[in-house]
Amino acid sequence: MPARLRFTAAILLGGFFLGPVSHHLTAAEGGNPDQGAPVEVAPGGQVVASADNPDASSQWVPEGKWELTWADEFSGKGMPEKWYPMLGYDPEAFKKNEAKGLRWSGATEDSAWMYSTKTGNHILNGSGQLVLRITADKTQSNEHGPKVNAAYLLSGYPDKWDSTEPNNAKWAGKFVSPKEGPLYVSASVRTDQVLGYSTWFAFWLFTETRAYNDEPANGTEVDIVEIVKGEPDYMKYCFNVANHWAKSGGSESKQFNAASRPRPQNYVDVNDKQYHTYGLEWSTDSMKCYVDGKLYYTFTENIPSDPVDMMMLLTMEFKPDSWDPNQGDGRTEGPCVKENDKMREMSRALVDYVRVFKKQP
Ligand SMILES: [Ca+2]
Repeated sequence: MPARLRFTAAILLGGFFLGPVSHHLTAAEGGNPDQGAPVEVAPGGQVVASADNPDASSQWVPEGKWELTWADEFSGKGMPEKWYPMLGYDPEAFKKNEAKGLRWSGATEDSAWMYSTKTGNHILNGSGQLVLRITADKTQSNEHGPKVNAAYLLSGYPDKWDSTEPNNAKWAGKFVSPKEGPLYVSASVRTDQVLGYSTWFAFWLFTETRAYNDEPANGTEVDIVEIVKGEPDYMKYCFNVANHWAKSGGSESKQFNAASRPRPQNYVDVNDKQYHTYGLEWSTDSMKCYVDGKLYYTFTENIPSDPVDMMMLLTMEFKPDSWDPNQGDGRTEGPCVKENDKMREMSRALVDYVRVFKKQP
């Protein structure tokens, strides 16, 4: 769900979930090693030159030879080092190149709901995972009720003021592009504690400056996966992938989810009590979407083939009226992970790794 595009995604249908078949992941595929029998995946390719990251050498990759070029395994404790949180900032200091800044470009109405925090809602757990949370702060409130803190991490950051750039910001950090060869961008994620109303987990590619400029070639918003749960019941059983860009007069998107017609040829069983690997094979003419090595959707139109400053995002987001009138109305009551007198943890996701592979000739 694009944060800046206000449309309601109609995600319908419970048939997306395959039912009683339960897949398990091996450690090689990014799962917990004690979680049972291996999942069946399509024949894949081969990881080369990953001596500095032995975990990745056994990961499923698409056909071909792939080199691991960037990864965050989320080891250690404390703050993740390769990601930058969306925060409030001092626009005047940024304009004078006195301070780097990250900003929320949504409407004031939205920003009243969504606050990002520097600590607490995105943290390494010491067991190799990044924890992303959404919390409602019962000690502070606004006209909507308790203030809600979301986790919103980017692999890039606005580095300096540049009036020649869209949005007057020159971005730096980790960018991804298929121009010099296909990429496979993947993340291993566990989402069984995405519980709260109006919340969802997302793993994106995105350019802050060129996502919606009518020129998809130089950047779009690619939602590799978005997972939302809650009521009504069918929301528990679907996820979303999309390529969003802009067109004169409004936004456009090409989207796959449980509501897609014609129906997808392949469904993917996602048992969210386990880790699953969501991957995007991205070349200049297509984007292929995989779960645990199973291809389920291919984009072929409006591909970001030469993006300028496309970065990666990991988020737990909260926004009213985002997904469904019944689910996304901004309620801060209802299902939650845990709560006490001061705070309610509405949703949580665990990310085991993010890895970017480049295809070898
Ligand atoms: Ca990890």
